[in-house]
Amino acid sequence: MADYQNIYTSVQIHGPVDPGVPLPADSTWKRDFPPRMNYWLGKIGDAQLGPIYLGATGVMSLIFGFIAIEIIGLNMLASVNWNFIEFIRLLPWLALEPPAPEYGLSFPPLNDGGWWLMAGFFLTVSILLWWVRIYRRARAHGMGTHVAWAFMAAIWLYLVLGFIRPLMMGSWAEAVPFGIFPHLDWTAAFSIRYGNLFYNPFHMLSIAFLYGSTLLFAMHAGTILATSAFGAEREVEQIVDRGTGAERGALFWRWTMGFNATIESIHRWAWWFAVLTPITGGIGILLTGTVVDNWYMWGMEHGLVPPYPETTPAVVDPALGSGG
Ligand code: 07D
Ligand code: 07D
Repeated sequence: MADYQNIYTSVQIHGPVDPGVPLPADSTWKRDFPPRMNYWLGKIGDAQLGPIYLGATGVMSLIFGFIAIEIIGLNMLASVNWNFIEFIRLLPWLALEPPAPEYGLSFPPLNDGGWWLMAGFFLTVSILLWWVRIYRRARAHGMGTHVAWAFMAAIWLYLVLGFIRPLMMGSWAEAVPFGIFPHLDWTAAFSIRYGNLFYNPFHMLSIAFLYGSTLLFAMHAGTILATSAFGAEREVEQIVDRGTGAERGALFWRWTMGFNATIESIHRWAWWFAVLTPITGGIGILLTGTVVDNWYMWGMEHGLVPPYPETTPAVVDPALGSGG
């Protein structure tokens, strides 16, 4: 029991390899890569590696994704004169930038943003194909499609940032560059250009759901681990039986804060909080520059920003003061 309640020790899953339920006889694709056991994987999850169902959309997605990464990587390599050492050294700072504003939504010359447009196209097709794969694998297993729709929420924000909003603004220049730090610079610049994103109520909502997701995740994971000595992670038996770890977990919260989620509803809480983070975020980004040009001014008009000049003296540039 002491082992179970340790924060680090996980239960190592042992047993003969499980090939999975049989595929339908007319299935074109078989599951590839014979399964094997790996002790270290067992430390962080299921010890069995493979088999994997590649499938047409999976293979196509990987090919399109590879092309996108190839275009991005080769452009970055070209930007350091094809010097591989410099490529590795400077990788976090390298970028593939979208076209300049004067090109609008037209197809620019390759080196002026054309490669960016192509990489974006291939990456988007890759992501959408992966979505189809997730949806179809869930259906093939008689599952609900909750994972696919959660992924779609993330894809919504991604499409708003790089496709839908640039279309509405009439320029690819509005979109995000590819690159590790360059996309952070874009994020900061976007906030400043549109008058401080903190005053965008949908950014606020997105942050509340993001923070809420981490809180719920910690509460749920903590509860299950704390009751795993009573088998709480075996959810099905735990739901129907009395006096179980799951029931203790529920009662713990009822006694602590008066209300408790159920073993089922906690997952609905988690799903909605996670999914609403990029959904509300995407709405906030779509409104920016299209409906609202400056969130700080918007905040002033709507009572979010206090009327500073009335409560504090006007700010004077120190360089212009008497001692300056
Ligand atoms: C832990 C699941 C695994 C995923 C990982 C990310 C790539 C990119 C590409 C070198 C939680 C894999 C990374 C495939 C490699 C090239 C060209 C998910 C987990 C490990 N961001 N962002 C990161 C993306 C946007 C922002 C890190 C992607 C918006 C800030 C990583 C997108 C804005 C910070 C990354 C995207 C924004 C980051 C870690 C797409 C507003 C950080 C991500 C497709 C939302 C953090 C140096 C992570 C960092 C970070 C990827 C979009 C803001 C490189 C793929 C435009 C403020 N982002 N991001 O762990 O350390 O996610 O940056 O939309 O501080 Mg970002
Ligand atoms: C990016 C969804 C797309 C990802 C997809 C996955 C691959 C493959 C490969 C694993 C993350 C693609 C997958 C390519 C991976 C492998 C092998 C989801 C993505 C489809 N902000 N901010 C948010 C905070 C500020 C700004 C959201 C906090 C400043 C901009 C989030 C703070 C300025 C945007 C959030 C803060 C600024 C955001 C993102 C604090 C900068 C957005 C939610 C404490 C100076 C985005 C409405 C998310 C948004 C966004 C948090 C500050 C700018 C809640 C906590 C004021 C421009 N910010 N932010 O899930 O939706 O992203 O805004 O200061 O666009 Mg912010």
